[in-house]
Amino acid sequence: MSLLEGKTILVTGVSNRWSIATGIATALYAHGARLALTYQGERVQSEVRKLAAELGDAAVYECDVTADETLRALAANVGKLDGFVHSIAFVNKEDLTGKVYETSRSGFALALDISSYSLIALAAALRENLNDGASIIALTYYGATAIVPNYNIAGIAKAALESIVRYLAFDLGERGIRVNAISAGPIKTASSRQVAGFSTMLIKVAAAAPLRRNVTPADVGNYAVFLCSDLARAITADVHFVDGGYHVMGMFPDPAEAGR
Ligand code: 0WD
Repeated sequence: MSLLEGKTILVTGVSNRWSIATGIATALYAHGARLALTYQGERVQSEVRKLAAELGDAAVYECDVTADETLRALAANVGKLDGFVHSIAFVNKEDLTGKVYETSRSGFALALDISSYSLIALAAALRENLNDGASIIALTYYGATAIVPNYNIAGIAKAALESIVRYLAFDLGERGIRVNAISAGPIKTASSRQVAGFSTMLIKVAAAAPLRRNVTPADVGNYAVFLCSDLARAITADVHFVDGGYHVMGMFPDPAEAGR
């Protein structure tokens, strides 16, 4: 029997073929899950519908986490769920370079609203849709707890997101609902390309990580399969790294030796 047979999982943040959410949806589908996908805005609707058709005719709903009416409509229409994946973030491009002390109040509020509060908003809206024992997964990044130049306000938003994961895990744990974050290594997507110096980051991580490579959306998707499955039924309130081991490096190899 497939690991996720009989489970319905909602995946947010599918924007195009390269989105991490697409890698996750593909892996969940491959392991037997029935899927529902959300899209944000007309700009991406047709692409998301195309992807949904390839993923077992997944149901598709609009969801803009800044618009409560779309969250209410989603909850009213999506039906029962065995989990959802939060793969959503947004930071103004000018806040992904330069100094953190240059961040505007409005840029901070926007980044935290879309990248962090949205997990609370989704959990609140979908609370009654979730079956007992469901799995909630959010996507985070190492820049939440370590200084990654230029990630700036995005890292601060991820720190809040990781904390929200822990508090939600406590609130929902009495129903056996688990809440975890996957901390993915850097992957080239529409969002990540907004971070100044992102291509160099990919090269440095691939050279320094114990596995000597970057990770892919499929690698992240495979871990999401585990977290959504009953195999992970005792695992909650934690951040799980899918980064080739990069986050445990205490010193980095000389670039000339990195390939050895
Ligand atoms: O290196 C990376 N790419 C990493 C990404 C490393 C570690 C973590 N992550 C995280 C991101 O911070 C994000 O939480 O993974 C998640 C997915 O990011 P992604 O796949 O890199 O980027 P992308 O394909 O752009 O998906 C982010 C999506 C948006 O995509 P676009 O490209 O349309 O901005 O977030 C969604 C949207 O689909 N999104 C929203 N969804 C609902 N309401 C909203 C909103 N207001 N704003 C953005």
